[in-house]
Amino acid sequence: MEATETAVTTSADSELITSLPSSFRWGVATASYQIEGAVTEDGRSPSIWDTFSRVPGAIDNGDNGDVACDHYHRMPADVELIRQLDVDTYRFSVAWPRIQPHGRGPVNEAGMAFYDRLVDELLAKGIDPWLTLYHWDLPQELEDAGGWPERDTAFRFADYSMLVFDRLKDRVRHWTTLNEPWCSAMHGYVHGIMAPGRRDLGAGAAAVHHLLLGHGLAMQRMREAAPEGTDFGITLNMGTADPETDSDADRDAARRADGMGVRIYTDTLINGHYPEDVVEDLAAQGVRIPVQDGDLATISSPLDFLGVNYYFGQQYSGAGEGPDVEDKAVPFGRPVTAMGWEILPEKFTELLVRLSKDYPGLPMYITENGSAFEDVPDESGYVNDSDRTGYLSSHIAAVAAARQAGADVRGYFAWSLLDNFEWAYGYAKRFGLIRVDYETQERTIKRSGLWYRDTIRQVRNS
Ligand code: IFM
Repeated sequence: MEATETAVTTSADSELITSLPSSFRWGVATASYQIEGAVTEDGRSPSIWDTFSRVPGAIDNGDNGDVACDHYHRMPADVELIRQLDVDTYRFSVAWPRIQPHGRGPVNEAGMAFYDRLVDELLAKGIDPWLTLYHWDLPQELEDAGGWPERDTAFRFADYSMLVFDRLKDRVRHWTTLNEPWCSAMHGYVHGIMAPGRRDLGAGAAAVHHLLLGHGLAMQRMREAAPEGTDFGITLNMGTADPETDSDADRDAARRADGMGVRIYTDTLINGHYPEDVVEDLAAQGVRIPVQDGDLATISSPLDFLGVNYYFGQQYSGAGEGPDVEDKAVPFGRPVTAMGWEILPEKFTELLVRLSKDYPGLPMYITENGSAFEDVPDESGYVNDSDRTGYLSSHIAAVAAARQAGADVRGYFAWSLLDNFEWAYGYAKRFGLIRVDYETQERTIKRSGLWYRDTIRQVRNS
């Protein structure tokens, strides 16, 4: 640490972090549309994000992913940066419209070649590829045909997954079907703040079901063709939901938030049924989940791991009943990140311990955790981000605390490798361990990145 830099890790956190086993998996994560750019190259067709980012007012500052971090052209140099962070795993996603332009038909060789090269480059540098098949870039034609609320999209997803799997299964050992289906379904089809920007609860509930069905169909087909030692999972974004007070209304609000945010996914994927209370809440709003015979068995095909993305927890206050219910998230009054998300590492521990109790026997990996802050680079581009470093430290310690309380968490992947296109916030919000100067595309490892590297080394050698 340089003399001018303040300490960011408490001794309690440091003790927890160094209690992690030397076998613990360490990674960094990204997603295709957020970093790749090159949206018209090598046969890629438009995704729902290309379309949505053209809607006036949809994205802050009118930003889009046309260039992003230009990773498509800078991939080998970016892999070298990953190596310099000394992580053992790189979690990335594949862009469906590069592999299967327009969402149907045979593989697009030029698009596939990019991921083929990426995987080889990673392996050559001793980094394990952790592949996500869907991080929100649905081919626009499939949205035009109804999108995720349409059952056929699940079958299209399984076909696309097999194109990628057949090509990379000889080198990729960890496969994640979906990233954060909650965001795809709720932000995309109910709240209208992410692509495709629709606002319809019925469409959202159908999207949840068809995303989960697509996951199950893809996983079953991939597993049949998988070499030994291949692991399959899904990544869910989850938080905690506390009632603001002990009143029935607040406790009911917290139950509803947990039902729609966590259990609608975990119960269905792991136990093979939608939670009864969620089904009833939806019915009270005139919405039915379009389950067909056999779907639940497909959705609950055994998982090898659960990917957990954690950013914050919330508390809720509730009012009203049935279709008039009005739940509100109420702040705890704690410091926030640049996203306005409260910094609550103890809720991270709570979430992981709860998951391990409710769904025992399923190994977990933290597939995302991180923070945006208002970075101020010096003249060389270096960012002394003690805020982000402190966030990382307290949250990795929270994972270690969860392990000590019995949660089977086997790895941690920081979000994100690079500053990137933060969806509706455009480039204004920076989550990277590495700064990107979007004018020059220059990359500079931030203090948080150096701290992460040193911490990994320390744990590995302890
Ligand atoms: O940038 C996103 C990522 O794409 C999905 N999980 C949350 C991150 C921060 O908002």
